[in-house]
Amino acid sequence: MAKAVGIVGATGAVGAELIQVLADLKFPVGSLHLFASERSAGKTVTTPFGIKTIETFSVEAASKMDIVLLAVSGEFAKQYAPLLAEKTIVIDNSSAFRLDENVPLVIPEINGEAVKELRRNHQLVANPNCTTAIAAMALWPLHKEFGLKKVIVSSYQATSGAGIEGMNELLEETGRVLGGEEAGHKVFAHPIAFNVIPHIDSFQENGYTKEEMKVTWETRKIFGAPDIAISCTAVRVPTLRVHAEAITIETEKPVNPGAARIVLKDAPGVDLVDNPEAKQYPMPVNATKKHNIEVGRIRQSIVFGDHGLDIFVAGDQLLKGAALNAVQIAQLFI
Ligand code: 11C
Repeated sequence: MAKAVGIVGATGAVGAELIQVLADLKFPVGSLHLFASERSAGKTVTTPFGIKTIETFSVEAASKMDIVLLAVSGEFAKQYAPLLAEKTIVIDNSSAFRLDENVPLVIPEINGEAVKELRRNHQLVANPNCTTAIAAMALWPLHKEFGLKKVIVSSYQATSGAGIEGMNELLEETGRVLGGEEAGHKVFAHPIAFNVIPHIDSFQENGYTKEEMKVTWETRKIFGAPDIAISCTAVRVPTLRVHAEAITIETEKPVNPGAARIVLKDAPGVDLVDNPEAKQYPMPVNATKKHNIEVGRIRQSIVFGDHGLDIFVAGDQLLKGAALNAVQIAQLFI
């Protein structure tokens, strides 16, 4: 049955991708309503569903939708998601409710059945952090087959993680530096052009950043595996929209690259790109705008021996890291 779909935060980078993914996945959109702040209200947007006028968000208007996709800040979600979830299905892209035990945190390929736990009048589902989601797509098939004991992630995160403003900052700074000017910076803590910044989100008491801790907390929740030891070093790099991650795992059962390739080759949402001789491995330029995440550079770990691997993944931050996963969650309701 066709659904009335609302997107809140429709003018941001994730909002724009949500519209496109609804069309790409042939989601049964009966009507599409784009909500944003008063500042954007009245503007028109050309979409695969026709020309749409941006509406000012109100709980009353958004509650009339069958499904509401939130691409807004955590503060906004905290204030409005529970109110909307009393009336309709809400899929929240922010971190506000991800660790709430009454809110399922879902990657459909992994724990889609978690939406069955939803209570009436509290139909709220959380969409994971992008770094978590992209790593989890490669880690889950390996976890099911070999059992993960330890996971060490080093991320190479695109500027799209900070929205359109982040992507523009990279382009503008690059232009300034090439023109012989100072890079300057507003969105990131330091210039991002020709730089890498080991600082994403706020520092926590344990010295890790919140972005890094999200990978630990969220992966454990999605996998239902609170005992996996997971650490991450999250780094912003001057790319536009794909997060890449170098991941080392230690497994319960013996593992080798050949066995891992067999498991990953058939994993849903994963493309095995692992032919170093032919210079084929996951890279942002190839994973851009791609629905599947890429995994490759699979090696026996020197550190963990026959119980460990090193792998490299790349996934579109705006797609599997955000909009695609959100629409796939919405598909669980049709
Ligand atoms: C980044 N991963 O790359 C962040 C953006 O928890 O939803 C997404 C933050 C989140 O900056």
